[in-house]
Amino acid sequence: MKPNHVRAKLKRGEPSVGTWLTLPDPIAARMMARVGFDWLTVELEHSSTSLETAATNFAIISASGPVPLARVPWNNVQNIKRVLDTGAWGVVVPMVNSRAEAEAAVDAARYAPIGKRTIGGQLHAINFECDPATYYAQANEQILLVLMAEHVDAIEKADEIFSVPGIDVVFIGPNDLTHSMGKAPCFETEDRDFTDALEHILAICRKHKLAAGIHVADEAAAQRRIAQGFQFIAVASEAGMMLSKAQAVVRALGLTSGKGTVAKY
Ligand code: 3PY
Ligand code: MG
Repeated sequence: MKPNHVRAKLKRGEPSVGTWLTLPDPIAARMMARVGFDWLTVELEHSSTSLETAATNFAIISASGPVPLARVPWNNVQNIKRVLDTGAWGVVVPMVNSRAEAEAAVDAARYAPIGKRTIGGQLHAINFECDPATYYAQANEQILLVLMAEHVDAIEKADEIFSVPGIDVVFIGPNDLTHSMGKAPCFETEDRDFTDALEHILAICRKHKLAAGIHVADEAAAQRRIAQGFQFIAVASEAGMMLSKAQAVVRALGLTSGKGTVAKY
């Protein structure tokens, strides 16, 4: 079974950087898989990507070198089971706000004795280049489980939520988190509630030997967050990078006919 090099890196305490794939397009995935990111997350929460396209993208990514991850639309057993059974090497679970929700995510993502994932599928083993029996025996050590802290409830109860065994990463969604604080959604702010929340998650991750992660807007922010102690860093998205460059060209040339939309991620 191919080792999950991102999980190994995080367990060694090293940072790992990737981005989001929001476009429902295997050709875009092929190109992004050759750029050099450690991992790529196929976005299924806020995108139009179908499970079929996601499965194609998991295969393309794993064959190219990066680790294929999936952000599921919501924390339930159907979503988590299907992305793992169709070949994702890990799952990002949004809005985990209670211990029961963290336990449900672990149950869906891990086989017994840690969880309750059911047996079936072919693509998972193919993407790890092994036979199904090996996959079933070793998946618990290779699948990366990333739970999102993106609501004030998750920050307040972080100790009881993220002490559930079977989790690898606590990943902050700054947009939903600031929104839940009653502020304008953003990737970054010096607002004390936000900066305290990040420090609290870093402390909880140190306590429970988990990697802390966060979504950032650009490479400068990625460097700052790594220096602060975050390990699992998502930089924008492929669509965000495409639009940032396109908008810079339009601005530099003084073109005025565009709408000037700013893509965040
Ligand atoms: C957020 O910022 O809310 C996110 O979900 C980022 O992935
Ligand atoms: Mg979010």
